Amino acid sequence: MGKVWLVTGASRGLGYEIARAALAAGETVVATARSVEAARDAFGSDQDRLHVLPLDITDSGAAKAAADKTVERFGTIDVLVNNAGYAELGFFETFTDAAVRHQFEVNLFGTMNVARAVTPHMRARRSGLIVTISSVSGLVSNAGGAVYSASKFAIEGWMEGFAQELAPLGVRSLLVEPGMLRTDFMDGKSAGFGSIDIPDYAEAVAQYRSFVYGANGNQPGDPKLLAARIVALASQGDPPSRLVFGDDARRWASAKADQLRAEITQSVDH
Ligand code: NJP
Repeated sequence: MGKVWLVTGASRGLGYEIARAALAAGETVVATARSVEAARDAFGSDQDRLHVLPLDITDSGAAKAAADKTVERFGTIDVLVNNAGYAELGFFETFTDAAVRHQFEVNLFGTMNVARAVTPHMRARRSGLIVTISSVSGLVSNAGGAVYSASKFAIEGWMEGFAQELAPLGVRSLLVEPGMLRTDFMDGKSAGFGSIDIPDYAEAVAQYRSFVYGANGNQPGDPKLLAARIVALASQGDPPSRLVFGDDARRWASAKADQLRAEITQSVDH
């Protein structure tokens, strides 16, 4: 039967590609999505190693139900892919408080809901892998990315510590930090844009939006390639704790690491 995977946000984008890659590798996949119909349309006719379940990750009860049903049906969850998420793209002050909170409700608290539902099963077996789709924006922030980055930095801080709590219990963690991937991520269907007009930022916001619209569909990262990497790493006995994916992500992360190192050196007290 191979390993049993539970994937969030599997209706499209990276989550869909990871589910497909795992199926192609002979694994069993529970693909979860806000819309079961959308997920069924995406995967086509039922396959015996594929099961589709409804899951909006902001619903902790639904997260527990999805984890419990997976274990009921397949006996275990070997790999959790905490993938679902979206981006509020724009300058911080152009977002309402509600928009900022919703970004955290999905990207941080939703992701925590799913982990909380799955880890008891993994701890009980002293085995399992949690793959968390963070972002290079969880390591580096910039103008226009403040709100999204805040949610992904939070994921990084949470998962870096939680992974150390889980490791002695046999549960491993892989944090994935992709650069820009060719998915629906930057289009109007997925991304949110600030709704408050502030003249001081108008020109910079216009430039940022034209960058986002220009990048949409032309992102350098191939989600199929990343999905294949994740499936390959999950089959290793001892996967790394981080995967920085794409030349763009490695460039930005390296520049941040260099800057941090230089600033730490300059911070020496005299
Ligand atoms: O984006 P997209 P990706 N409950 O928009 C689902 C990270 N990332 O595949 O809207 C459950 O094609 C949504 O479901 P639905 C990014 O932060 C991306 O690129 O109902 N699901 C869809 O399946 C995210 O964590 C890039 O169809 C919810 C999926 O999430 C992950 O990659 C770069 C949900 C989004 O599909 C996947 O994003 C990077 C909820 N409440 C990190 N809300 C990039 N693409 O450039 C949304 O560094 N979904």
